[in-house]
Amino acid sequence: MQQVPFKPRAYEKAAMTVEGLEESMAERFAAGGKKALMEIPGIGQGIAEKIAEFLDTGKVKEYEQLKKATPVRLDELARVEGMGPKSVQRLYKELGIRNLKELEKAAKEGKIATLPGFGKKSEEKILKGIEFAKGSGQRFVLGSLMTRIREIEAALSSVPGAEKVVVAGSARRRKETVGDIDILAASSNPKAIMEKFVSMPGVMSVIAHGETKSSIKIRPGINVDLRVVPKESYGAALNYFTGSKDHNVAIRQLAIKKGFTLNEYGLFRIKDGVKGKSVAGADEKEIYKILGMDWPEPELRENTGEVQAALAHKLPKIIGYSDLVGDLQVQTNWTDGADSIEAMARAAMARGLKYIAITDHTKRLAMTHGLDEVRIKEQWKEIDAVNRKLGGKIKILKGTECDILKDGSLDLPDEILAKLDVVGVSVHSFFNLSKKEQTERVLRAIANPHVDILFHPTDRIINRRPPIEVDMDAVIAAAKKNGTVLEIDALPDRADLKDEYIRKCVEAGVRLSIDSDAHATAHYAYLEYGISQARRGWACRSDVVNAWPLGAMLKKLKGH
Ligand code: DGT
Ligand code: CA
Ligand code: CA
Ligand code: ZN
Repeated sequence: MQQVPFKPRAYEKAAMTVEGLEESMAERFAAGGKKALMEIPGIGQGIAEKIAEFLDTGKVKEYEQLKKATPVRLDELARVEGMGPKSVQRLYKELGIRNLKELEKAAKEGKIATLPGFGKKSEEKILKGIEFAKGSGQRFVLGSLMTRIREIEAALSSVPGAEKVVVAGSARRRKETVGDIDILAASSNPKAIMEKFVSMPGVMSVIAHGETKSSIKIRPGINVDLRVVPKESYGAALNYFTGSKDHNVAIRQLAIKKGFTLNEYGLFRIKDGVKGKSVAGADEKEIYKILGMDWPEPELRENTGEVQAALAHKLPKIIGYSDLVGDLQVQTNWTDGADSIEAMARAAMARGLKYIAITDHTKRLAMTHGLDEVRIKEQWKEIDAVNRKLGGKIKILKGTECDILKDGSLDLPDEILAKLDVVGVSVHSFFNLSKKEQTERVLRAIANPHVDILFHPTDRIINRRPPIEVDMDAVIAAAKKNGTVLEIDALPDRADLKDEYIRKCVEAGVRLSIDSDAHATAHYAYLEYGISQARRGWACRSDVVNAWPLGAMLKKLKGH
């Protein structure tokens, strides 16, 4: 908020790293103190002290002081696209704007347009951003909650008498966003598990505390429901609370047709209109089996054809969580990444990856210090040197995340693109073009014969920026024609492509890549969310090029 030139970047980088960690900071701090925090790349003394202070006291004094000096709802205002810390501060100073409501009022009254440096256009943009921020934000990005969900599962599992504890609902279906978190437990001692649930660290408030059902609120303001059931009905309850609602309705109707009734307690036979005994309930798989269906992975349960496919024994064998062998979008400290080429390569190796493509930004993205023709050639020398040093244990490919310019031309000359192993292209500007212009722009870019992959094709950022207006059917058709790979960017708040487009790609035979878009070594953990997204789009291993061995993957990229 105050004008400190280097600090926001440092905090942003540290925040990116911490978000990507699979372990909890609290545990790390408890085990090894401040020193253990500083072992995390990107976290120096200063930030480690702030994290320690927060874990100890629940507050950061400096932040509280800054908040007093500029008493604005940064969390609200930052959700409006284009509202950076600088604009927030200026609008507070000049117009006293502290929150979303005041921002909307000022914009509608035309006050923002009169400020030097803002103008009519930015005012319109702000109003558009407010509309979007108001309509979203009710749902939470799954990837920002998963560590917490796993901590809750672990904490409840450790209670004596707990037989099974698992997340259900949209989180089990791995939706990109969740409205609330549904936890299901089987236990002979529900009381103990409920006690633990409402008294866990990090509970903001207890909404309900019952014998078999409780609800709490945790940071950042999301509800968690817990239901405890006896072992005998665990499978039926898991099935019911996993949903989706539409899937449940479909299989209940199916059960009735087959002479059963299905509810959260079990699957019961109906005879002469009378409910008989339970024929399944403890095991979810058993329920599907008796209904004559194959067991659908939770990611498929949206009633978009999986019920019919399961009955016909034709469910797709969707890609597995350990099927990726490479990552085709990785940033380094040559541009806006936090870590070196070597560090990124070693971290990828540690995750079992066999290849990565270094895809730093290009020069149009000046704020990231994007690469031009000269610097990218220097980068190749370093990639060659690190490849030699690592002795073939992992292959580092030369790539780019080349900017698509307004007219669809590219930010690097063809002669450079021709020498790269992996040419990814993306839109990072002019998000507001008309559908016609935007589509033509993207189609022109991917028609360039050097282009291999279209990165984060719709450019949305969940709860922050709507997708660009682009005709995805036309993009998919062009990708098919040109042999272009479409990316599933795994950054949890991008999750771009989304499931419905992935499914269209799979049906059209357009290949996909699942990339972390890592900007720090810890970010390879995001691949998990890209895989979830692919699974929700019915993609199989054969649809995803970085699930293939290096040779086959390169042949696909370069073979057209
Ligand atoms: P969310 O929380 O909006 O991300 O989505 P879900 O799917 O987690 O929905 P939620 O939390 O309202 O309910 C959890 C599950 O409970 C849901 O996936 C299916 C089941 N369920 C909830 N309401 C109904 C209902 O009215 N009918 C049926 N058949 N199932 C329901
Ligand atoms: Ca839910
Ligand atoms: Ca719920
Ligand atoms: Zn990018």
